[in-house]
Amino acid sequence: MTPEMQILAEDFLAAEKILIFTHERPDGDALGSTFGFRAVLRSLGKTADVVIPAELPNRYQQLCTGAVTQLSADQLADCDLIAVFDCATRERIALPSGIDAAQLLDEHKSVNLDHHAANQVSAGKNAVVHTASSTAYLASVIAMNLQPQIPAEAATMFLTGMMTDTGRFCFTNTDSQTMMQAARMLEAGADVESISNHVFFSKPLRIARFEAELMNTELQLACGNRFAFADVREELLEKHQVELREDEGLIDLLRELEGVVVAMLVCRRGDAFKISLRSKDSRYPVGPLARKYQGGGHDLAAGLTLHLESFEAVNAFMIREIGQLLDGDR
Ligand SMILES: [Mn+2]
Repeated sequence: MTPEMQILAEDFLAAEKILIFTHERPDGDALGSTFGFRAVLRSLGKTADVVIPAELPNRYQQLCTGAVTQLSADQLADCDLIAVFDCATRERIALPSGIDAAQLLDEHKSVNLDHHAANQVSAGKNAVVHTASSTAYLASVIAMNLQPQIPAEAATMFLTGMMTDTGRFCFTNTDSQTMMQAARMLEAGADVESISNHVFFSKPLRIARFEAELMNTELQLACGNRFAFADVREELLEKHQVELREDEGLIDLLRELEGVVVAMLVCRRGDAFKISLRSKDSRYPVGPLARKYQGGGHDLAAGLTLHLESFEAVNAFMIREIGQLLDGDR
């Protein structure tokens, strides 16, 4: 526990009615940390809810139930602590309509728990531990400080967050602390079978077919086959009835290729292009590159938005950038 986490723990202990928020398009860590913490707070007799306005991805719908989707000004005024988990900026917080981030964080007692290095949420109190594998790890540490016997349901959710953010303990953020905390989750009754079947072994056939066609028709290699990328075109998404929010893990199809160091997916977002980047080698971090163009993320997993006219223009731009990155220290 860092001193900042200790302060958050005290705020949670002192509060009775708590609302927990996370980022838009929530992933396993966002959901694992928030729903796990909700279970712990409830087991302490507190009133706690997770606020997520949009429908959850299918694979999380059975693990994460009862999210609050709408919030009246009265309900917001009635709560005595706002928590934001796993969210790097105020703009990314998934907010119900009619509520803005300033209202949420500045007019209430608020806390921010995260592991994104460039976290700018600046709530009332902040605990940002950029060396942590996942927010679920941090949340589970605070949780076990509040309640040494966390409920099995919470352990399952925290383990879900740790497993998803570490790529099932494959990524370089997998550290001994996370592994030991994961073991504690198992001792607390975390249900790995349920996590695996819901989160990892649950790919809909239409997505498998979409991925197969993406790999067949859109996969491109550059920079001596060390850069793999694919354009996720609207027509292909439509053909297979795939929504972009279901793309969690899609980039791993490129990352897992032999010899590939950097992987990229490009999607259209309005009149701009959203770019996801992954690196397999800490000597070639993509985080600084993303930040150079007002994007963000971690060293080996980052994203940015480019205002260019076409997929082709984006690809050409990124081949130059990734080429420089990969040749940088040669
Ligand atoms: Mn995370």
